[in-house]
Amino acid sequence: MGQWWQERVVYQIYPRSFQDSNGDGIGDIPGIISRLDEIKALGAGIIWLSPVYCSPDADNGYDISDYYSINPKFGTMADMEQLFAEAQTRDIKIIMDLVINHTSDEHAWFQQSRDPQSPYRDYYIWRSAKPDGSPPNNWTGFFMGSTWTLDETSGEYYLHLFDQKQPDLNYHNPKVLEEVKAIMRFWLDKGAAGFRCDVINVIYKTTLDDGQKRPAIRGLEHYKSQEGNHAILRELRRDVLDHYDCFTVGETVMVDLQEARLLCEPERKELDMVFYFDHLEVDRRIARYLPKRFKAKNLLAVLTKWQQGLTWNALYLENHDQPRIVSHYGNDRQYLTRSAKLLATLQFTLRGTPFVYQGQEIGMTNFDYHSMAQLNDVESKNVDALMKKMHIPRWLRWRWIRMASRDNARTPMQWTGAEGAGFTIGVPWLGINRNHKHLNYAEQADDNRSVLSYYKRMIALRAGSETLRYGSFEPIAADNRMMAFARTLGEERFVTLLNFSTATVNAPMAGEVLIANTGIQTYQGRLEPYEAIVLRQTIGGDAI
Ligand code: ISL
Ligand code: CA
Repeated sequence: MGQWWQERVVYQIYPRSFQDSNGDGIGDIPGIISRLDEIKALGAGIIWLSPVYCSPDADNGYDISDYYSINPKFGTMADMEQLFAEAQTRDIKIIMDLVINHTSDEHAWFQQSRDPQSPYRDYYIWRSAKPDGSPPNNWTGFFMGSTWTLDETSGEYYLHLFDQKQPDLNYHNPKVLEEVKAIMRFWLDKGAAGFRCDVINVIYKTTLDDGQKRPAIRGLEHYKSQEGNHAILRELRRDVLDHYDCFTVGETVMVDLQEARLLCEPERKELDMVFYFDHLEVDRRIARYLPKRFKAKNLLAVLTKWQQGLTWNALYLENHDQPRIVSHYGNDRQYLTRSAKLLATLQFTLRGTPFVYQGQEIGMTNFDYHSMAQLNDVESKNVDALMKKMHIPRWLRWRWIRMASRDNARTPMQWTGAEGAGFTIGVPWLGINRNHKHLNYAEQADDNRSVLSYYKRMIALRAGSETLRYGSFEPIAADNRMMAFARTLGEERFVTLLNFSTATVNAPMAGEVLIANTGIQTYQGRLEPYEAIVLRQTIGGDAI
């Protein structure tokens, strides 16, 4: 009925934390190959591979120094080719991470660009200081602080929306786009089935004028979702993507529904779907900097807006930048297993392509670290340093880091309860959560009450149901604690009931129980703490 990328489930791999094969403590490509059967068993049909290209790893691979070769930490190009082949044998497609807003400052283009006479000068965005010696404008970046760094060699500043080791490419130079097309063709020819496009709605800077006053990310209005950005996406689609059987999902930062529609409605011929952030920020103020109380009705309102506003959604609750969902919207203490299953029920009964992040399928939780010294994330470090400058006390800084650090999602995959968690026999590059002793893949694989088994059931259910994949979405009811929504196709309707609280709540509704995270067989109109139930109804039939 739909496209293959609408039918399949995506599994995201963050390579350095997935499976180490040689004992150096870093996950690698041979490690991924050795786990393809587990990915297949889950029911996923696409892998999104976070960056494996050569990189000095200032931002763990999102700072690329060579788009055409594999980081030796992860293996070789021959390993990568074997991964494509082994995945294909299992009918698993692979999409690559396309990071083209910026490169590493160690990329050859940037190294040459530092010479004002070089033909590569215009590959990046260079400007001289203001007359008073201050940076060219007042913009502040995603990782805090000015977006400009002075390069002593050339006496000018270069622009970087992210870390200073991630200089932004200049999309006013047509040569840059030609380079991008070549990179895309290279990977598509190798066997990639598409791309996840990193921060793809901020690549085109219309002007470099000062930005309006705002608490963070000043200057945004000059580069977010600009007309020039749309033109680039259409050109990449026409010149490259349309010539392959592939799809794109754009990571679109601070995007609203109107902008998202322009980026991914089918007739626009730009992206196929986008990752937005709204639904993960209903319990955060000022984007994600201050916590606020979670209310199920706020989450349902946001989901409804996007479910009904876009033709097709990218459905995700976790990735390598977000805290673990069971520690965020779930309850990782008393109701760990049950709330992890509730979140799976939510994700797989929405309309769109589901993306499962490694470890999500076993209910992995946020890290259990107790100090900054255990962290690796460049964003956490930069934010901590900035907060320190603002005289924010250490305990308050730590409270924020613990809640929001990206390292929450980056602790190594918990395959077994052994030391090293089955991830490595060496010293892991980032600390393993001590809860791996009881929370791990091996324990869950043969337990049909486990989170893992529930994910498998949900994925199979979705695969077998046109209504779950393509049915329309209607909100039914919600309050602070619970939500209910329906998916309808023809005569068939599924109703999802979710209780996001530790209380028992009443929610009268008829229908036959299709699946429940508590295992109940008949629904009595009452939801237990963190209970999730999917009811099946037949329109015009007895059930309603
Ligand atoms: O991670 C965030 C929230 O914690 C965002 O600010 C994030 O930086 C933004 O979503 C962009 O993310 C992507 O590009 C970054 C990279 O660090 C992230 O890992 C990547 O997903 C720069 O390439
Ligand atoms: Ca390794």
